Amino acid sequence: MTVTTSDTASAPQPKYRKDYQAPGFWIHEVELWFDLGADGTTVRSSIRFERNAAVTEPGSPLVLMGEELETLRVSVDGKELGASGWSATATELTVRDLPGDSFTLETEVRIHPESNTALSGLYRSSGNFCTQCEAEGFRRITWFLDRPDVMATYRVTVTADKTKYPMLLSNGNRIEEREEEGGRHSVVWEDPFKKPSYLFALVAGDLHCHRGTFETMTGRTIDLEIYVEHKDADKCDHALGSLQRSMKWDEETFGLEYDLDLYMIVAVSDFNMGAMENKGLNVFNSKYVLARTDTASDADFEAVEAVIAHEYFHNWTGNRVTCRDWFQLTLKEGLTVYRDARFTADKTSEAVKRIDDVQGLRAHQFAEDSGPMAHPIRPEQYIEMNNFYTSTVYEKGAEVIRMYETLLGRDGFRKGMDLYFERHDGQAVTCDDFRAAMADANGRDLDQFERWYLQKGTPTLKAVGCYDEPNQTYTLELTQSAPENEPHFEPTHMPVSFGLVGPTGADMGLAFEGEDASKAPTNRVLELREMTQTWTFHGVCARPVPSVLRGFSAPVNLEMERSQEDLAFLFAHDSDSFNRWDAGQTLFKGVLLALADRAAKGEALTLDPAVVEAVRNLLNDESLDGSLKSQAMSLPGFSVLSQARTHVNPAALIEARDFVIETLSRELRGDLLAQRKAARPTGAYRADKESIHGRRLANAALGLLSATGEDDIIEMAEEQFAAADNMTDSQAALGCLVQIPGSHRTQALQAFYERWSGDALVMDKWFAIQAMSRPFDVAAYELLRAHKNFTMENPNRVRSLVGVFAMQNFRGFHAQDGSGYRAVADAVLELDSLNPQVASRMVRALNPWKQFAAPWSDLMKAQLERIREKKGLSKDVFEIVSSALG
Ligand code: 0A1
Ligand code: ZN
Repeated sequence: MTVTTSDTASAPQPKYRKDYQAPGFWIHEVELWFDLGADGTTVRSSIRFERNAAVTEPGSPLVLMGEELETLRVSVDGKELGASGWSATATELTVRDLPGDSFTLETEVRIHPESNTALSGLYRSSGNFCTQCEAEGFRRITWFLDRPDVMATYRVTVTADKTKYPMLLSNGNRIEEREEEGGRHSVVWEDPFKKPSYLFALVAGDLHCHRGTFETMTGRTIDLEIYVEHKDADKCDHALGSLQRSMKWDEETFGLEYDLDLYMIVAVSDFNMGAMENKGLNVFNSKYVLARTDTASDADFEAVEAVIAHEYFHNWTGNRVTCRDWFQLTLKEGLTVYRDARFTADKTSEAVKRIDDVQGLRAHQFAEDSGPMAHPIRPEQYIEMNNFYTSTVYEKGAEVIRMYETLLGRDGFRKGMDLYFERHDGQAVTCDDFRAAMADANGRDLDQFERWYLQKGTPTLKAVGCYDEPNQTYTLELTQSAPENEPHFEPTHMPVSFGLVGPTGADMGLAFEGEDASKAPTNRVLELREMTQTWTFHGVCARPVPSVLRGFSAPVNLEMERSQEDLAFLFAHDSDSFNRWDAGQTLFKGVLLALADRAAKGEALTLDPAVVEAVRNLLNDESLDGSLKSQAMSLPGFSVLSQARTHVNPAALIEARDFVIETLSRELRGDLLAQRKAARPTGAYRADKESIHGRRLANAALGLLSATGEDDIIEMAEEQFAAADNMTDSQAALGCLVQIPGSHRTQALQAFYERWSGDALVMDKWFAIQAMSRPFDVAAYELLRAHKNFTMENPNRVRSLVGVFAMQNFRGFHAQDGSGYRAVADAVLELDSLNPQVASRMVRALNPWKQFAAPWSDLMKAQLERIREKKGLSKDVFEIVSSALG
């Protein structure tokens, strides 16, 4: 990514990874006092500093970070400083005349959480106070060395009105509670673990507390407390169970035990991201806590469990061992996503989880990696750190961690983790430290592996196979090549999981020269380190079909010439569930792209009957569970298809996709009806694996059936909608009914609204289901934008309408007159003044403008330019639009 910052004199400047310097001072202890009020909050701090002689000269001033702070008082070692002793700008406090190399600084500042719409620092949500400090929000609370390598212990006193805020929470242990004058009270918290400021948290409010316990592997009892608004008291069971399962899993899988005696989770309705792992006091977007079967779908239940697990796992991978600087973010995020993915795979289905993850990776991360915001998992520069909480840092970062596991094996990976904690517990470290622990624990050379952290873009892996019948050998040649946007590419160390599928559909032995094929393993991890390498397998007694990159063992684009027959064969037989699914995806992708090319030229479209038969076979394969069947019949999405082309004509892509969906719907009608009937669980709702797979298949079948809009299918969806006792079925049925205009559409939307208008998370679904539906154009968008339940101040609501319209409704967003782009740009401009982080997420929908043909590309670009013109544009949005236009 390149950012042009020369346009205006005051353009924000990037920070570079290469410029890292240790802090000029260390902080050992922090004491904070919060006086929370309706019109402003006073924050007093007392901080013990020690000069880091390796970095700063004796006598040089102390410079602290701050934003939007009104400074009331500064004193050092108990003496208040006069005007000459300190000075403050909008972002820095400089304290001169320090008494020596270690001293205590006290400051008092006034802040305004009540008008903080950016939701960073201390802010209010539903009348309660809460904080969000990652990445650089702590400086919006008090003057500080707000960087992750400054780790300290904290003692925090919170004072507030007792009736309005009976619960006063912060990190660590509650050590004192007292009444104050005027109906106020105070609670004192102490966190014995050193932590960086980004893990600080405070919550004050009138909340319901859902309690539980967990007994650790050493027999300690941990109190678990989940805080939610009173109206949500009956939606906490699943979150608590998820936390208990996560705690157990981390002990069993990694030997990691929780450290404090109390673990708190608070659900808030206004939150920029999913959740936050603050030490002992996680703050969550309520979307990832609240779940009741009538309000949350199976997918929501799974997401709650995954996010609870993710934040819990951070206690070791992120909190006990944290990042030295923000360039190292993937150190904690890639690793923690990898850990939560393994947890979900263990609790649900490994194959289904892997397919879901790779589908997401290709749609989002691959798109990011080939667009203007492309960056290595360890970025080299940033203007606004919040912009780098990306799918590259998180999801590709997790793929990189997964490659260590593939290269070292599960046991080797565990050894590496053990050594990492042995070496670095309590420290702020780098990705290189993690890699060194993995290498040293296993006696392996992982130097070349660093390139995964240095290079951006998605490499291509080309595979060419050759069967030599007379010699009964099979030779595989693998070549890696540079992504287009990485001019300095050097070959990576890439694990390629491989198998050969014989004519019966069974795997064949992979014997190297001199080995016995009948005893050889049927799957091998080939380590590609050069640009090109070849492997020859012996004793291959019949022409095999190769299965390359099983389990998606590396985050690359696989290129391999394969006939439709071979793909259909793998789709029917590959023992590797991922590659079995992926063969289908490759087959569909080829068909869809060819049809899109025809559609762009106005030619008639036809679908090869072999494709229909391949899907029919899968649907009727009783060895597959319902989730795998539903994944097998889902076509590659708009993002994946458009990445495969330059000068994309969105209308032609959509037409091709619609055509295939409608054809499959018609041709497979009987099979889909039968599958739906057989798969739908009967009786009252149950949440066991079988029922979840069943609902997923039944609803996917209904979705595909409804593509033709036939009356009997609409009736079927109406029946399901009316009878549903759970959100999975209700939401799926509504999703079908909204695709076709008519009274069934308006009535179902109205009924859903009437039932759920008091439940914010369900209303988010109501907005999202409409925003992604076929008939939803810009006019419909504007109507919902003006709806009384819409607000730009709630990030979930913005994502449900603006985000879904921009990123999932390709028809409406890519309207040929540019009205979709304009509507989204309008929203970005409005949001920029309220909440720059959310604005900067929305604006990314315009990033891939160069990929599209005219007029779409020009129209998208024009909106980016319009946004760039805005006076006082936030750093967040500036960084995205300037890289997109640069
Ligand atoms: N560390 C959190 C994600 C997170 C990041 C930034 C936030 O505010 C800007 C909030 C949350 C996680 O990985 O779950
Ligand atoms: Zn995380």
